[in-house]
Amino acid sequence: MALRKILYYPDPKLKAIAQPIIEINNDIKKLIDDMFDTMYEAKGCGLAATQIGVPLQLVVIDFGEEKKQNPLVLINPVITEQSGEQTFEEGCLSLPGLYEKVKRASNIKLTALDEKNTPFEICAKEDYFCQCLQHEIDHLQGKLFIDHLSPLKRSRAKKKLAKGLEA
Ligand code: GNR
Ligand code: NI
Repeated sequence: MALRKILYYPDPKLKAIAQPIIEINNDIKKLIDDMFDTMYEAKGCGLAATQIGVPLQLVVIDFGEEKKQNPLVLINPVITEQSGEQTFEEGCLSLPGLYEKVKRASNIKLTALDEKNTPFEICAKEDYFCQCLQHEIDHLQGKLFIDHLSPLKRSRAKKKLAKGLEA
C-alpha cells in the first residue's frame, strides 16, 4: 500500500495534457495500485493520474457502495460518442470543499484498455457514473470542473478556494 500526494488547485501540473500509455509494465501496475490506495483513502469515486502529478492517460474509478467493490481501470480512454445534457453536483479531490452543479453530456460511449491491455467499451447514460467518467477524462486534458462554470461562478469558486487555502 502506497499513498501518493493529491495535488490541489492551482498546482500547474493539474493543467498538464496526459500522454498515452505505450506499455503496461510493472511501473504502470504499481501506479494503478497506488492510485486505488490513494483514491480509497481520500474517499473519492475516481482519480486521474494527473491529480498525483503523473501526466499519463490513466484513470481509476470505483462506484461500489463498499470500498474495493467495483474497481475500474481506464487506460488511454477516448470518448467516441456523446449526446444530450445532464446536470449533477460535482466535487473534486483537487478542489477540496468545492461543490458545484456542472452540465455535461447525458449519454457517452468510451473505449479504453484495461490493466491487461484488453480493449473495452463503456456506455453510460443519465447517471452519476456518466458524469464521473467525463470528469476524469477532463483531468487527462488538464481540465477541472470549474472550467465548465460560467465566468461569474468560476471567479467566485476560485475566491472560495483561495480562502480555503489560507484557513
Ligand atoms: O470523488 C469524486 N466525486 C465526484 C462527484 C461528482 C462528479 C465527479 C466526481 S469525481 C471525484 C473524485 C475526483 O476528483 N476525481 O477526479
Ligand atoms: Ni477530480
